Amino acid sequence: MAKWLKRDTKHAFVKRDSIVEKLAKVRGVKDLGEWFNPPERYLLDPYGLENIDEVAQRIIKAVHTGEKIVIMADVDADGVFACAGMFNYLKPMVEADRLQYIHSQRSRGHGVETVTTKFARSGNGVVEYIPDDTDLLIIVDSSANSVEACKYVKEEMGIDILIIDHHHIEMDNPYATMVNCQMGNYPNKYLSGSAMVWKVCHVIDDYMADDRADDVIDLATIGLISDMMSVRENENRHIIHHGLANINNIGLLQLLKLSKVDLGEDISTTTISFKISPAINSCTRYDRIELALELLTSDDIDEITMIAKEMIKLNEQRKAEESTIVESALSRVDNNHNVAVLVDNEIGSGFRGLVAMQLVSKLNKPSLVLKAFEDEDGNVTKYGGSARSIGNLPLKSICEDTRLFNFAQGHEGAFGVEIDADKLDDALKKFDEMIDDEDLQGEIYYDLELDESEINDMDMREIEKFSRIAGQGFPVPKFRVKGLVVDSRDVLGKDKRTIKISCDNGMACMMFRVDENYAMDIVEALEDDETFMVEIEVVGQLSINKFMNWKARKLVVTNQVLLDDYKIV
Ligand SMILES: [Mn+2]
Repeated sequence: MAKWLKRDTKHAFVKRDSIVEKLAKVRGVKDLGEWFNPPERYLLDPYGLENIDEVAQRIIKAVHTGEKIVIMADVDADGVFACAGMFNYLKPMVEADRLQYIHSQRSRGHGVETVTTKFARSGNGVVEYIPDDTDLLIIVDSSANSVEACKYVKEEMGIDILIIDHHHIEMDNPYATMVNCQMGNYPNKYLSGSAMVWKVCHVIDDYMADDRADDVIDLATIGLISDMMSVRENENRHIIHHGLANINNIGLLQLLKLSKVDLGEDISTTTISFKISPAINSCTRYDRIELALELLTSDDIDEITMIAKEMIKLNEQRKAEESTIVESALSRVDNNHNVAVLVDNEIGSGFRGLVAMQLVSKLNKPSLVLKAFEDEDGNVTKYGGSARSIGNLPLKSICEDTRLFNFAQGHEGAFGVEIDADKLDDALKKFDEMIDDEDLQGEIYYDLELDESEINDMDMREIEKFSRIAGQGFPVPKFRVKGLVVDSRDVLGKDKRTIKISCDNGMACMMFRVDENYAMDIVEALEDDETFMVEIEVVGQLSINKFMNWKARKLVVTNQVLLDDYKIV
């Protein structure tokens, strides 16, 4: 059972504080008006980005002199949005044969080397290499550290290179002009590749007395969300707020429509992360990135519809494949230590992280999903793959502290590892010493504790507004709700594995993707209790569910808790 932990409040409550005011104080939000409607002044001066002037002017020169401009996408969702943003922005200014985008595929790795015939590795899917007649190569969202390949492109192919990026720069790259929020003193270090492109477009606008950069703010926004950049950062909040309200890319609109996302109140960072980013990521996982790029850059609605349907199908296929892999993974995983390990060479690199994440949630412990590397004689020499932690356990640091891994790279909770084959057992034993049962208990943080009688409809609407822009740096608000009396527990269709616990105040407690035994103790308690009074206490997200009852011809509005956990009182 997970621990329920209350977040400390950043500012002290006063007696008259409403629920929403208290919530703002817990989260350190000072001005609710600005929080819900981030003002223009949150945008930082684009000229504060080193080299942005030079980059914008080089692009303008190419536009004016009819040079051939080629944009290289990176093989992830942000990379796709960054590329489509740059391409769509430049398209009205440039002859069709003077502008092109190119891409690699995920199985071939990141960076400009993957689209350079001299360096490219083999892999799957179609790769569009740098054309020989390119004059200006604009690389978005990758390649800051691809020095060798940049040298080749610049010196051997005679192509000027601009790199618009947000990743950390590890080495000097004198062969490209770079604009990157990690360079210099630019205060917002959490821009995405797509948002960096949008900043460059603003400067081009400036020089050309135009104002079209905001035409691609939707793409900047979805890239920011997909790359899980901080939504706590004021500049990012401004971009996301306006981007979500101004989605006009017809490919994106069609994908949203076919994914059954209502463009009105529905649209939030959560809907984007659950419906849109995975559809784009499925293309890259299956080495079909060209679909996503075509969707976002085409203006042929028939073609767009066809692609959007195919992407949704691909995403369904990805989900099905993922659950098959997870099922088989669960039957074979080594679950004898405090960190679970699965070695499986069949799981593609695009799936290892997903499977590890699923193992964490099913086994309630950190998990490694690894591939075995063999030498010429077929002896396993090392393992490499994905690691995922549980709760706030700093698993990456723990791996480093064992001094057994060749590397652990990425975030504390989600990262890549490599270890020599003969050291894996020692590492598992070390984990058992370094991680105790206490660490393995999940933790659920909640913001406020409420009695069900305190919650009114107006509060519900205000609380929901907090969830519109939530994510990295500002998780969705959670509440501990007391005093709920259970009416019934229904299973709403076994396939969907959704469970609904109805309470007598009209509140419904929902849990998605659980097995059918979830909350069985409530059913048993209902059967045992002669008064049919079972009281529960829950932790979860408060949300309003609206649906049209066509038979009765009316809109049904119910308050619900999206459950993280419950207790019978
Ligand atoms: Mn990125």
